[in-house]
Amino acid sequence: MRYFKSIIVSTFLIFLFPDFDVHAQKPLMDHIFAADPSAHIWPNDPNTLWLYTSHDIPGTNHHATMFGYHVFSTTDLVNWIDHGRVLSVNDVDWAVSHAWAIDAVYRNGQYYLVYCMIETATGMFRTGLAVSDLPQGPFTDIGFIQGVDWGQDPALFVDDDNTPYLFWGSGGRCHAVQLTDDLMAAIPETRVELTSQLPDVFEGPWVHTYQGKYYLSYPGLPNGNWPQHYYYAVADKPLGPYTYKGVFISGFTGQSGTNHGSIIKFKDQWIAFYHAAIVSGGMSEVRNLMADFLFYNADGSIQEIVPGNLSITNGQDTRVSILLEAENGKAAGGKLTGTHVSSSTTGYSGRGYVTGFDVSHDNVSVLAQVANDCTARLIVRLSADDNFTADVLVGVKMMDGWEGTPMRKTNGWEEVDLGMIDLKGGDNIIRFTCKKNVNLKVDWFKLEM
Ligand code: FUB
Repeated sequence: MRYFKSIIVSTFLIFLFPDFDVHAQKPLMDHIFAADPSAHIWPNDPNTLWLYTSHDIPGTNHHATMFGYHVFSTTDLVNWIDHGRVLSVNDVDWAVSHAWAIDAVYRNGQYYLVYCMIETATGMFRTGLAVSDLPQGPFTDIGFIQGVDWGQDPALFVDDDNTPYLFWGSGGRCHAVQLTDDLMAAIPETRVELTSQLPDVFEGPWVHTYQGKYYLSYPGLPNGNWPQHYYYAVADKPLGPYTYKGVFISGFTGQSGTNHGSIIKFKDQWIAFYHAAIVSGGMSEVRNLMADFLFYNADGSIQEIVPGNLSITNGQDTRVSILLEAENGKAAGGKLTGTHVSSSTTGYSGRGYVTGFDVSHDNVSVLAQVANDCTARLIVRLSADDNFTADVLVGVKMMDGWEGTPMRKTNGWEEVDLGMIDLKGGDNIIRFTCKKNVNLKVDWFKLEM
């Protein structure tokens, strides 16, 4: 596993603080710096758990640099797919920066990303909506929710009667409001401020139901002091009033200043997702995903969680593949040069595949984002009517890749193993150039970590 950077930092911490136990807490994944996990199971697929997360940029240790969002999925909690970047500040006309916390919702047959970014015109956080016909995105921005100012850390809760409610909060305040059916506006007369009902609240509300009650969990500052602990309160109705119940995650070794996440039931087990700073070795704004089972007492109270014991995988390390659909283009950080998306040949995944490699410089590129320098196996799913030569570039310079890689004709769609590649911590462009017109179709790139 790729702990080299954190091992160096941890060695320092052990030297300085002999009680620091680097093995006590385990990250859910260590291949990427991601935070604010919002967990969902969509109605048409109870076997798949989805995580929608923000993304921390390696080396910056500053929330202001956050630029885009990732989606992850799993069916067994051990094997995970990182679907890559699904929306970035670049794709949102009204926003300038701060791709902070995030949620998602399924409504009327479409998947919505509910996110916050700083609006260029006003300098305030807005709650944006972006839409996709697939849960893994990528997503297309459709504007921000009207009537929600400083809409940081949105959580969109849809009640059993299909009524949508938005919760949000930052800087020690928490608000909630009912939304219009199309999600695009707050209904002003329903707006409530929940701050006084949520002791120590700081930001990041999340609502789930258990045994007919509404549970509002939130990161708070105990007596105003950092780092955050995880609190919850319970109500009979989504907009409250809420009764404070206590803390279910206290301070722990390896935590970041913040701990914002979500709670969900998957395959009959309750799970708390949150984040920490274990992989970055304690850089508080360079965070990794965490997950633990969550249990209730008979009276409905939540038992305190022992962070990072990886109970959800029986203590095993997770296995991650980064799956980058060739057709996803700009929203996923990729680019099509001289090529185009098609869906006329069946058997592809996602929305289609990239084809039209007619002249020798036509290419497709995808973006792979990783936490630290590492190696991964690169597999490309493609179809080619004849043998051809490819240039496969990883990084920014041709010398980082393989010029003139011989590729053979396939029998329809095939997964072609290109071997191990080196990735740099941060952004990696993988560009695939076909040097001859062989009716090439490229479905996806997979990086097995
Ligand atoms: O990830 C950036 C910010 O840090 C989030 O919006 C907050 O919830 C905190 O986790």
